This record gives sequence, C-alpha cells and structure tokens, in this order.
Amino acid sequence: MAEVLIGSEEYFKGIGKIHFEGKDSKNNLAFKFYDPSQTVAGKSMADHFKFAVAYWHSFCNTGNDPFGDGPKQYPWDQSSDILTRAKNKADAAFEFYTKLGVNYFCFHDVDLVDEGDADLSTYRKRLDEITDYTKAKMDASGVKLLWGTANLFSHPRYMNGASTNPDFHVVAYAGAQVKNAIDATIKLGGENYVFWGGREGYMSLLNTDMKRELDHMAQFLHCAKDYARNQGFTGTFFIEPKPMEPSKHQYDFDAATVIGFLRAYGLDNDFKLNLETNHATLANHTMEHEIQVAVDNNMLGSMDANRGDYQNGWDTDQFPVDLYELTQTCLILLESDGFQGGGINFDAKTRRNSTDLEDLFIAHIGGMDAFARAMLIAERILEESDYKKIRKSRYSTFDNGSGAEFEKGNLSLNDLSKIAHSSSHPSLISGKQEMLEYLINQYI
Ligand code: XUL
Ligand code: CO
Repeated sequence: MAEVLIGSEEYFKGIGKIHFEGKDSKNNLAFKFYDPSQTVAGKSMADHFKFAVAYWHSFCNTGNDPFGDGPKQYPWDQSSDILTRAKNKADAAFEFYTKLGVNYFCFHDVDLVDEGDADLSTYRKRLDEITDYTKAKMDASGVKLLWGTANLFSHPRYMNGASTNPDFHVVAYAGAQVKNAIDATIKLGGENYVFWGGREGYMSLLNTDMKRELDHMAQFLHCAKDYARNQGFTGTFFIEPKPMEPSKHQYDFDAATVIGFLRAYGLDNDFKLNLETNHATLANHTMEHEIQVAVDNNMLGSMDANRGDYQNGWDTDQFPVDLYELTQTCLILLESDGFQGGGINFDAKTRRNSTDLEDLFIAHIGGMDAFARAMLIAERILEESDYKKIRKSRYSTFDNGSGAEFEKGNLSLNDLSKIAHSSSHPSLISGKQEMLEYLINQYI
C-alpha cells in the first residue's frame, strides 16, 4: 500500500500515518492492539479482518437527525459544482484510508457523486467520471473495494420500495440504478456486491401483496446476478438482513429468514450474508447468534461492524467498543473459516456532536483495536482454556451408542420410547453458563 495519498489539498492536517505503538501507548492516534502483520491463529490480522471504511458515514453524513440538520461542515463538501465536490470527497477519503492504513472501502452509488435531480443518463455520466477518478486513486494507493451497492431507499421515488414496489416503473428504475452500480463495482474491481433492502418491506398489510412482492424481489435479484455474471463479475453477492427501519416489516428480517428466502428462490449459490451488529440487536438477536446461523449454513460473507444502543430501539450505528461481545464474535470467526469473500466494514458513524475531523480517526482506530484485542483474547481462550471441551462434552451422549445411532437417522420414535423405558430417569446435568461467562472475563 502507498504511504499516504494526499490530493490537491490536505484535509486531515496535523494527522500523519497511523502506526502500531503497542498497548502501553497513550497516543489516541496510534494502534495499541491492531498490528496488521501480526499473526493470529495462522493468519495476519489484516487478512482476518479486511477492515473497510464506509463512504456514506465517514465522508457524506453530516450528522443530521430527524430533529435537525447536520452540524458537520466538511471541508471537502463545500464546492457548488457536483463533480468538483465529488472529487474533493474522493481526495479526502483516500487521504483518510492511507493515513489510517485500511486496505478497503465500501460505497453506495450516490455516495461517490450526488444524484440530485439528475436523470438517469446524466447521472451515469457523473458516475463514469467519478469512477475514473476513483480508479486512479485506487491504483495509486493499492486501496481496494470490498463491496459496492446502490442506494435504493433515499430518493422519494422509492418510498414504496424498490424491487418490491407495487409500480413496475419504479422496479425498472431500480434496475437501471443497480446496473450502473454493478458496472461501477466491476470497473473498480469490487470483490463483492451488496443488497440492503432498505424499503423492501411494508408498512401495512392492508395495501400489500406480500407474496407478490417477495416474488418480485427474487426475480430482481436473479436479473442483477445474471447481468453481473455476464459482465464477468466473479465476486459474491451479499444480502444484508435488517428487521425494521425504515419499513415497519422488512423482508430480509434476519440471517435465518434470508437464508430461507435465498434457498426458496434458488439464489443460495451466488448470495451470502452481510451481517450487521446493530441490525442483529434490532432483530432481538445477539450478533453472535446471527454469525453462528450464517456459519452453520456456510453463508457468512461479510460483516458491517457497529453497535446499537440497548436503551434506544433504533439504528444508532455507533463504533464497536464492547470487548465482551466482540470476543464472542471472534470465537466464532476463529472456530469457522471466517468471512467468505468479505471482511469487516465499519458501518458506523461518529456522533452528531463529534465535530472534530480527528474524531473520525479515533473512532476507526478504537474499532480496529477493539477487534484486534478481542481476536487475541479469543485465540487464547481457544488455545488455553477448556471452553471448547466443555461445550463438546455437553453432547457426549451422542458420540457413541444409541445417541450416535439417532444422529445417523437409524432410530425410530418407537426405538426412542423403548430406550427410555429401559433406562433410569435422566439425571440433571448443569449447563455451566455462569462458569463459561466468567471464563471469558478471565481472559479479557
Ligand atoms: C442501513 C445499512 C446500510 C447498508 C448499505 O441500516 O446498514 O448502510 O449497509 O446500504
Ligand atoms: Co450496513
């Protein structure tokens, strides 16, 4: 990776390349635990995580909320000319990636360059120009695209959904937008392509034919996949589950729902999951649950890292800091093959009142350090403790004898009944939950 790539103007003045300084460092602008070249469980930290920066939160979002405009005025966002503004934003983004030392980024089409009131062909010209500009920056820096996507939820035309819109004209428009976003992703060598169904859901069943909308969504995904494959795209498509917000009911509710959907519509060979922590929280799941469901179904593609707020029931997209939770996530990553194609995208934003430019660095450094520390802890738990043994031994009655025959499908309900009748009453075996919870703390 190139050292630091600065455009015509340096935006993050006074901040240089971020280095690993070790756990005793007091420098906010240094890594204490994330050392990209350090090997954990046979792989470098950089390869385990494949950290990515989200274009939308980091360089577009000015901190607006339902109660007021965003207080953040980015120096790269000041030109009145759309393409100049987009290029300045790209300059700031690549300065940030290369200073931080992340190898990947992710974008929505309209993050790269504003759509405004442009018609489709005007927007396509803008996208072609900004992707030329972006590609040159990628080539110069070595920074890669983890995934691209289309924003099919912000523009008012999508108020009733995109691929699930009851009006075919909107579905076709969404098709044009996805075609552009796939072209941009391929042009930039994107390793994956994401669908987050922002408004693919409904507010009221009274005006909704759910079956027909789901059929349309599947048909749309087939069209997108077939187009991308014909254009030579070999990466993986990801669906990003979320149970609600902005719709009341979103079709891609959680990992299990999406896996069922993909299988029902024959999409499971091309699609995997991009799981987001805050979305898991909104679905009343833990992130560990969502990741384990994906792993068990060979569907763990990528992750949008953030955290929600346990008191507020909405998508606060805060940066991850909770070691106890992240350790449990890393335990599953280390016990499985990790991400298939994807990595860890910080779909997280600094708070509305975090208005210093350095806050963006500190937030990412803190998130990367939290993951690195959690991974090191998880490695020790797996290597040094009885964690795996305790869980495995809970199932030891299935390892041989009648239990093993049951697992193989060799026992009928009558057989189970006979075995129960000829055995003594089952004894009570402790689940040892507190012991395992405490074990995690002992390694943190
Ligand atoms: C919204 C969300 C999106 C997707 C990409 O909750 O997570 O930013 O990650 O569209
Ligand atoms: Co996300």
